[in-house]
Amino acid sequence: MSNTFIALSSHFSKSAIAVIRINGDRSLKITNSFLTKKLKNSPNKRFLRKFYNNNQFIDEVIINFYPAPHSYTGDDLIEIMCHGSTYIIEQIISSYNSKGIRYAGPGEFTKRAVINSKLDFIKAESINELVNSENKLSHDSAINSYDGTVNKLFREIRKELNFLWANLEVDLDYPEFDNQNLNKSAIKIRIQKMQKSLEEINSNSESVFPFLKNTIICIIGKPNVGKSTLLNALLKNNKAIVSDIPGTTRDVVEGEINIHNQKMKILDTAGVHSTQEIIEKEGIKKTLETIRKSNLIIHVSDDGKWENMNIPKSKKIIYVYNKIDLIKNPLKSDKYVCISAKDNKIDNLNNKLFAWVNEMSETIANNCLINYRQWNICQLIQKKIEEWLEKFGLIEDDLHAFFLNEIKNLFDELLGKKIKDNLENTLFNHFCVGK
Ligand SMILES: Nc1nc2c(ncn2[C@@H]2O[C@H](COP(=O)(O)OP(=O)(O)OP(=O)(O)O)[C@@H](O)[C@H]2O)c(=O)[nH]1
Ligand SMILES: [Mg+2]
Repeated sequence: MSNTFIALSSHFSKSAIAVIRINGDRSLKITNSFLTKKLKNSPNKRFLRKFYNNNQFIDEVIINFYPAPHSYTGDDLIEIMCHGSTYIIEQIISSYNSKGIRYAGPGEFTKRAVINSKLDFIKAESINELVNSENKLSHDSAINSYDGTVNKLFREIRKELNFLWANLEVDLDYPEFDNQNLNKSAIKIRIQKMQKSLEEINSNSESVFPFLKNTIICIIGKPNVGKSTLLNALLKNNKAIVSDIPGTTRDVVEGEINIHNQKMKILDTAGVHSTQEIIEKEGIKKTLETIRKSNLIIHVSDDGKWENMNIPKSKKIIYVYNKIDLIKNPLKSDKYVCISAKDNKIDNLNNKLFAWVNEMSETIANNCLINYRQWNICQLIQKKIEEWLEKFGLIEDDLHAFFLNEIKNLFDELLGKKIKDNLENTLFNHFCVGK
């Protein structure tokens, strides 16, 4: 398939400016065929040109030309900035199509960059996550990966594996040679260190992953404690019905809040208590389901007692003592935050939520994987190392070599060194066309 292709890199809708990219050997020659004043083959130049299709003046455009290999893709690359009319976009793209230039596949520009060694595989993945980031945490995680924090750790471990491999080879090839520098117990210590780094990165990722896409908070508690009043105060909008009759909320009420640039879905639920009424029971069932799918639970009480609701241990809970305005000298405690939802006095809770998002950001900064592909492979590596360490003192050199080789292969897969066809396609199929 020809390496010359075109795509719209911005959105196809009316906008001030649109960006069209053409990549490949024929990009300069064909672009020049639409211009009265030709582009020069000089790097990093920007040109203002009139673009013609079949002698019809279509638009005055700005063109960037990046000759190979000094471009994002490593091939010749042209970027046309035209006015963002859908008609102009269509005219420009179809003029290239009429000269036999095909439309790009998803992520094909980035794929070329990986093939031309302009980008490594992990960086390509972080670019995809960067384009897809919709909130602070997903952006933090993508930018850290783009910046190379995780990649650096991976490369250090890969280097360490090579070093251990070289040492083992000495043992295998010259068993009579007394390898003083790195005997088996020294090797074991180094593997344990490696294992610790991987454990940290895996558990960081496990705690942060659910927050990268949809973060869900739910408000639970007994009837009438002020859950709906709190939802309204957080949303700054009277979305949920509030009344002094217990059992007012029967279905889940949903809103969206933004904490520290992190968009989150917030759900108000039916109060949970033992009840005979069938409709309420249905509401309670929904509350329990909502707890299961939430990342954070705000457990509200108006008497300083929080009933046991069998919330899974893995869930983060903030205990909230509401209606504090009714209490003369409320007892302060680290275990809960005091608020008065009715009077919009909820700063204590907002501070807690802010701190929680910050905590997640810090975890991300301390090395975190960005997608399930990386996570799955890292878990396999961790398991392999565990297995190796368990058998370490009982096995011969050739089995040590076997384990080390398996781990090295998994690492190469992680770093994209041995990209299988389907894996490559799976990754790039998740990209936008034009990226
Ligand atoms: N004094 C005081 N009253 C409050 C406060 N928050 C809520 N209330 C009142 O408590 C009553 C119940 O409030 P809701 O928000 O409907 O309580 P809920 O927990 O959603 O109740 P259900 O949906 O029935 O489970 C209403 O009369 C509110 O005005 C508060 O901070 N102080
Ligand atoms: Mg309610």
